[in-house]
Amino acid sequence: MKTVFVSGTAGSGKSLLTSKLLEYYTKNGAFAAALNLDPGVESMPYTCDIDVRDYVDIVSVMQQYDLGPNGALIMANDLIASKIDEIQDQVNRVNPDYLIVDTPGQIELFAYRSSGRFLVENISSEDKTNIFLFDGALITSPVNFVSIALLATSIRLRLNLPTVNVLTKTDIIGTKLNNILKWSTSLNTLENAIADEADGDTYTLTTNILRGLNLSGFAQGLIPISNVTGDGFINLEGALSRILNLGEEVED
Ligand SMILES: Nc1nc2c(ncn2[C@@H]2O[C@H](COP(=O)(O)OP(=O)(O)OP(=O)(O)O)[C@@H](O)[C@H]2O)c(=O)[nH]1
Ligand SMILES: [Mg+2]
Repeated sequence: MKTVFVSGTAGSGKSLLTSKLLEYYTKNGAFAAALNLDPGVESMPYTCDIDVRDYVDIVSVMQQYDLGPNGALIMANDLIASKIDEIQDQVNRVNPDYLIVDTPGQIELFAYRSSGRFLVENISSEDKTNIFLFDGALITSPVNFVSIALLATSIRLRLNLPTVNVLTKTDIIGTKLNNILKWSTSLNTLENAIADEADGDTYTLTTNILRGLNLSGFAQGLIPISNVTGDGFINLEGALSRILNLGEEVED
């Protein structure tokens, strides 16, 4: 079994991508299953094979411990981590070729608290990888792009998994797409765009961060996709295969 975690900022398209990856792998003759790790989600665009909401009920957690929504989510994540054996048993019973893991909207709760990393480390799988989603609709400027790239790098550091960076919502961002792709492949172009937009402290901070990210190997380009039109999925699947199957494509 190979495991693909889908992470990204709130609303970036994690759940929709999970459903599209399930479809994609199934269509190509592989057995894919979904694990929902978000205890707070109300509805999702796919049928979930393993669902943490079967183990933890967020409303009961709020009532029982007298917590607000964020406190309850933290508590729920800790409770989920304590159920790792049951979750693993369920995964083993389903035994898919690909386990697609939809992660919670509140990425900081998932990635920066120990329970999230514990789950990532302890789900037993032949290979694991993480997809980080850059929300195309959020990237409105080069400075903004660098700040999301910084977040992506920070999440990679926390989860300690090989990461595929993906740009979502390419169907609704029009000509901005070309700019973002240029920024993601050419450090020079991005630095010039930052210089046009920012000065003083913002310019210095952004370019310093950028050089750090570039040195740590961030600038491998983004894979642009649309979860709505399916554009870019072949490239995404290729990138996942290179990490998970060392070059083999999905079996027919
Ligand atoms: N046009 C367009 N809309 C998208 C795309 N991906 C997601 N959406 C829409 O964006 C909204 C959020 O998508 P979700 O898949 O729920 O995002 P998420 O990251 O799971 O959200 P949270 O779990 O709440 O953080 C939904 O209305 C989706 O239909 C895309 O590629 N193109
Ligand atoms: Mg979601």
